[in-house]
Amino acid sequence: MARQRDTAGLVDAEKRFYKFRLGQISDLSIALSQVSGGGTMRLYNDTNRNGQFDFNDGPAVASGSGSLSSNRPISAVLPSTETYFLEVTRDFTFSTMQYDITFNTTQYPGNLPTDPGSEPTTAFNLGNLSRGGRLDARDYVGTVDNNDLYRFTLTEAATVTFAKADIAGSINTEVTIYQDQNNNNILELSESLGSVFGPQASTSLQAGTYYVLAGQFNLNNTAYSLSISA
Ligand SMILES: [Ca+2]
Ligand SMILES: [Ca+2]
Ligand SMILES: [Ca+2]
Ligand SMILES: [Ca+2]
Repeated sequence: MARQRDTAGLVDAEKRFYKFRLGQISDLSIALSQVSGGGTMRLYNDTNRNGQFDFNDGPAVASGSGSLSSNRPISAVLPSTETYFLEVTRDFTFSTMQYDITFNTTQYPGNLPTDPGSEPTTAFNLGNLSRGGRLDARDYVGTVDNNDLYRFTLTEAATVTFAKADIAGSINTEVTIYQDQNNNNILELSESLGSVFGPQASTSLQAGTYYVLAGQFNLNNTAYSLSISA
């Protein structure tokens, strides 16, 4: 766990901004303490990737608040692919606000060099799978990255087991297996071979290229693991 603390707070200004990145997929918590006055925290990611906080960055990924009587920290699992902006806004009922702010992170490192896209052309290629083999992926899906699509090639007919686990954050990562049967680089609903509802599912597959989509359709934030074995 890493911890960083800013005791400067804000005194007269209405807002104060913090800009940061995460070294790994992390369970991030941001808490205000020692608050005089009161205010809210809103966490944004740089959705238009221009390095600046602007009106195109939003909606907020998470929010929290702090006052003399109550503190509601921000808590969310988030990926390392983003630049984040935290906005601390003084409540208008107070003329000044002072606070300590603490950033805590618990890291859940992924094992991929790049984030998987959401289409066959941008899917992350896990490579070949043959009997006795196993492919592993660990990454994030959630509010700032809705899904991850993987591709693998089964080199021979085999019973393939798909296993998933939610490592941190909200549960319910959805995993669906596809085959691009008409070779148009689009995964149609009719090309779904089924979804993994429990922790794992097995199915008999012919040799060929397959796609596995991991998603968080209710926009929770999850660090997950996926393994495909034959
Ligand atoms: Ca921006
Ligand atoms: Ca991801
Ligand atoms: Ca993705
Ligand atoms: Ca297709």
